[in-house]
Amino acid sequence: MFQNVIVRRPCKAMVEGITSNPQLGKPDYEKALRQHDTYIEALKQCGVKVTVLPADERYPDSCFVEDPAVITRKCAIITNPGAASRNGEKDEIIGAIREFFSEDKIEYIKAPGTLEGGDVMMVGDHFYVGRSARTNEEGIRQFIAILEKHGLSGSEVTLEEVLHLKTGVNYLENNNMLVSGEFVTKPEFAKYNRVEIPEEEAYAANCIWVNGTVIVPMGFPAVEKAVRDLGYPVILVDTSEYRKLDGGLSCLSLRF
Ligand code: CIR
Repeated sequence: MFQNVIVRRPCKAMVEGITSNPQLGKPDYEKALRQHDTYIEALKQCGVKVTVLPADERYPDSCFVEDPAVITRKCAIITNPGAASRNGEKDEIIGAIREFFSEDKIEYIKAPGTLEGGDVMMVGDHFYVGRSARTNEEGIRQFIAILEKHGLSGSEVTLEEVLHLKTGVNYLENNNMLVSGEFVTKPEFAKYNRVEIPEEEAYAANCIWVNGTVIVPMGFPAVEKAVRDLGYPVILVDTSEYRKLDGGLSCLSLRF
């Protein structure tokens, strides 16, 4: 169960955020703020306490608070984001982490290692880590060493097609996993009950389980049905403005 969630309000500069989908247009800031409000409400409905950090205009992508830190049951890990324009976000998340973890429980990924939290998928005490354009081999090596020091484990997953691991695969607890694209055939996921997401709804592979409820992006009926068929209550949240920046539901929060 999760007790806490950390989010960061989007900043006006989000319109200059990184995107691989410029054809979707620039985000509408006011709309993004309203969607963020709805996201926070959905999380609260799932019974977590939400810490809302203020917008930070220096970092256009800073609302995607999942990337500069990874929080586990045993420790918090400040990452070293591989995207140059996002790297400084790691210094801005530490204050919030210190509200929940003592210094001996806070670890750091150090250069030349890079890692972004979007590449980390938690399955119980095991963490799958995507080797991506943002997360390198040395970052993964350090991350797994930190996990092992705290009695947890990790393993590397290669990826070629998507930005982050969780862009295409998400664990919904109870052995259930949403898989899309290149993750459908990964042998390391064969032991899970994999629900294959159709190509045209691939964006919605990024759903989040929060205390028994699954939050699903609005506008993806096949994924919504698949999640309901697994037996989960569903809350729909519109994330259209974040999608324009390659961001999804998981990217917008740290859940612990
Ligand atoms: C980026 O490219 O870094 C942002 N525009 C999107 C980050 C999405 N975060 C995530 O998947 N965890």
